[in-house]
Amino acid sequence: MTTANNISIVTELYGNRGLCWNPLNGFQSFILIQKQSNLVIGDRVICNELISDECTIDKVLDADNSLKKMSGNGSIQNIANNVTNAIIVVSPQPKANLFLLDKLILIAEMNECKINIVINKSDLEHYSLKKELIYYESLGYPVTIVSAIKDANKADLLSILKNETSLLLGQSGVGKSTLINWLIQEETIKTNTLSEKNKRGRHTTTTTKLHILNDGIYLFDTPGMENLHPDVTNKHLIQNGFREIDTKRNECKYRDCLHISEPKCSVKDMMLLDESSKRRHKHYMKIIETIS
Ligand SMILES: Nc1nc2c(ncn2[C@@H]2O[C@H](COP(=O)(O)OP(=O)(O)O)[C@@H](O)[C@H]2O)c(=O)[nH]1
Ligand SMILES: [Mg+2]
Ligand SMILES: [Zn+2]
Repeated sequence: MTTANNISIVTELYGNRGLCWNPLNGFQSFILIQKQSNLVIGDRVICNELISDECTIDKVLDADNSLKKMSGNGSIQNIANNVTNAIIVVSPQPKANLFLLDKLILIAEMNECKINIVINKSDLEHYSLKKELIYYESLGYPVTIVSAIKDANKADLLSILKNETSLLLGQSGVGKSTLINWLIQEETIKTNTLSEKNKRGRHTTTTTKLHILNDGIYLFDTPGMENLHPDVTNKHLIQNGFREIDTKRNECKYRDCLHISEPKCSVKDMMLLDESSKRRHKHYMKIIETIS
């Protein structure tokens, strides 16, 4: 029978072996059978009884969502399943790339994740960045300000992670790895490394890992979160990822409007009213252009 107690969450994968966790039994090593090779970190699974010190996986539950990445050669890879909370990290240095921010928000919205923006490096001058993000707060994306290096405002960050499965996103250099190390430094982290015996000789197919902390904090640790793939092929769906367009779409007099250059489109006109929404509209059009 499927109850919450026997559902485990996949935290690490090494080829055909991995690790899963549930609150009752803690961490457990498992071995995959051939046809389960498409398992992803974050998947919820039901394990069978132990075979020596490893179990097999009886069932993989359908994932609520699947965050995907496009690799250099154009192939698409699942990197994390069942993400509930997208933490988009920005910093004063490197300067925030607002196009990337809007693209990451779109991806998170498409995956129906909560969205939080985190300004890291608050020890550096961040006044203008904070100002630029006021518009995003008005859209309902909370902004949390921290400094991993100066150990500032950790409690605020922990509170947005509580009872969520979070993924840190954002351009390279903003401090995502530093933030994760800062958070998991605590004694609050539950140890989740495979024993040396289980790891030996295994080919590492992915370096993504899911950390389990107290307070129901599940935190994905994955490198290179800049090239997330929007995975949208229908131009009309892009507006779902822009809240101000999505909520005003019924005010537009045209059916099936893209709100790009249609004359007297009230959504487009509204977007051109101030600097922030005008820039978002530009980004919106830029994303639409990439879809043939
Ligand atoms: N001044 C300052 N630098 C930071 C802070 N957090 C991280 N960094 C630095 O930013 C650089 C990039 O950090 P890293 O964690 O590798 O960024 P990632 O590419 O997003 O994973 C490193 O040199 C860090 O030491 C911070 O709070 N303040
Ligand atoms: Mg990093
Ligand atoms: Zn319109």
